[in-house]
Amino acid sequence: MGYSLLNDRIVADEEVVVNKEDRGYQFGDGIYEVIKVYNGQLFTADEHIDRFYLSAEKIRLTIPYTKHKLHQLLHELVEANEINNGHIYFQITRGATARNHIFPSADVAPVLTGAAVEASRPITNLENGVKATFVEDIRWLRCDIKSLNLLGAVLAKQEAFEKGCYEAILHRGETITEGSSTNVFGIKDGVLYTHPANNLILKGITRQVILTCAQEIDLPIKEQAMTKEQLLAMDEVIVASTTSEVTPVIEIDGQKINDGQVGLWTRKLQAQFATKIPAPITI
Ligand code: DCS
Repeated sequence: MGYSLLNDRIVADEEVVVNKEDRGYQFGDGIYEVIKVYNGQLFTADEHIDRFYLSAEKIRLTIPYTKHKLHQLLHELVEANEINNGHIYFQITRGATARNHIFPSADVAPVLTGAAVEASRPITNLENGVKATFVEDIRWLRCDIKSLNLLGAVLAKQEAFEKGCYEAILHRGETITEGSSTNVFGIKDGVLYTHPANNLILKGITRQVILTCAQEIDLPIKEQAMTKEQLLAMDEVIVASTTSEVTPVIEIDGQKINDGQVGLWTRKLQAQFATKIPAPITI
């Protein structure tokens, strides 16, 4: 039997039902997070929880729990489902009330839900690399908010999927922003490039871990946007996220990156990233 998070309780999955008046359901009026579980432990949980509260603040939603309480609940969710390796998903909406664009009154409580799934690491992709395709970035101008509104991302990812690609690399005009559910990195002449963390991208937690890894392996960083042409000319390209980790891109729209081989810097970043993964707890 599976267990879910419902507000401040861990309940049987069946207890969580959607209210048709929930603003998350009707407007996408809410925010979410995905946290990776390695060996039963939440990875970079504080960073994800901080971003959850920051996204909430940006949409003027007050989370009715302390960060500490939420952390505890997420831990209980992992334990209840006996997750070894996988991830948790959780979201909060502005609550359920008669449909009206205007915010509900203060007595309408936000709705927090969460689930945990067992999932293995994307080993094949990490080893061999993936194909990507360019898709115009038609999303709104607050991509820094981890909003439940994912239509722009869904349409882009579906287009990539139908072209046999793992990821859609988004661009506004000629400028690369990020992937549909990942951050994009390029490495050229021993320098790591990625879009600056502004309103046009989500400031990925994995992105932050990779920037730390880069410093640790003496790979200089430039938080500078790349054009499509520049990305195609990179020595190495990476897409990164909580679930994708450090995924090499070896081909974009049929054009090979590094002759279709995973590059050395990517391998070094992957190895450095691996040192940060929580080890199994041995008693
Ligand atoms: N950019 C976008 C648009 C994302 O949706 C994500 C994460 C990222 C970047 C990378 O952020 P993290 O490194 O913090 O994961 N997308 C989540 C998702 O929807 N599934 O897995 C992660």
